[in-house]
Order: sequence, then structure tokens, then C-alpha cells
Amino acid sequence: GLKHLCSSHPRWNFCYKPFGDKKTWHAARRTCRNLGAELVSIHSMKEQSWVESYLYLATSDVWTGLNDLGLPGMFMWSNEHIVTFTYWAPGEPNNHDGFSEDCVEMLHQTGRWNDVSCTELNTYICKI
Ligand code: GN1
Ligand code: CA
Repeated sequence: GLKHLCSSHPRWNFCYKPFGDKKTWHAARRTCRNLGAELVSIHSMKEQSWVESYLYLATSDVWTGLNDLGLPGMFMWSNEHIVTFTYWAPGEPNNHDGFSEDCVEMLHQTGRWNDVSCTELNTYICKI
């Protein structure tokens, strides 16, 4: 499997585990939760850069926990943390696919975020 990386900062104490198999957003979330983890949430540029350091391994865009499944246009993290930082690609989020782009991927070329259909198949990163 892919390497498990942990931040050792005393107040920023997380481990991130990238998975190379491609799943729907809900299936990826289930895999993370079965490990006692969550799909990755990102709360600062520092954390964004940290997560981006995995992208050279990625063979597809990568699921994050961000979604607006609850209320259209109101993006939330799957771990229920509030959104304090975003890193959208230009023009995103755009509900491009018939107003049903409710899950957020990190584009593996740029690290920027894009809303897509939750049924897309992407690799994913769990955070614990
Ligand atoms: C992609 O493939 P296309 O252009 O119809 C993307 C959308 C983006 C759009 C940006 C499945 O749509 O979410 O908003 O590019 N859809 C997928 O141009 O990746
Ligand atoms: Ca989009």
C-alpha cells in the first residue's frame, strides 16, 4: 500500500493515508470510516500543501471530504468541521453536470478543487 504520513506538530497532529484504488465518494468515505478515519479535510494553505505532496502518486483526481449533499451550495466537510479555507479551481464550484456535482475532488494536476458527481470514480485520502 501507499505510505502513511503523519504530521508531528503538537497542535496539528494528523495522519494522512492515500489509497490508489478508485471508488465513488460514498464508497471512499466508507473505507475511511471503517478505519476510524474520515475523507481528508483541509483547513489551511499549509495543510493543502501537505496534501498536495501526495499528488505525484495519484493516478486520478482525488476525493476530499468536502460536499454539498446536505444543502445545495452549502459545502461541508464529511467530518462536520466547518469550512475555513477553500482552494477552488477557477470557475468552480459550478454544478456543471446537470446541477448534481455534490462532491469535491482535488485535481491531481494542480491541487485545485472541483465539484463533480459523487458517482465519479477517484482515488482518495483518509485522515485521522
Ligand atoms: C469537467 O468534462 P467536462 O468539461 O464536461 C468536470 C466539471 C468541471 C469542468 C470544468 C466529470 O466537465 O466538474 O466543472 O470540467 N467534470 C468532470 O471545465 O470531471
Ligand atoms: Ca465542477
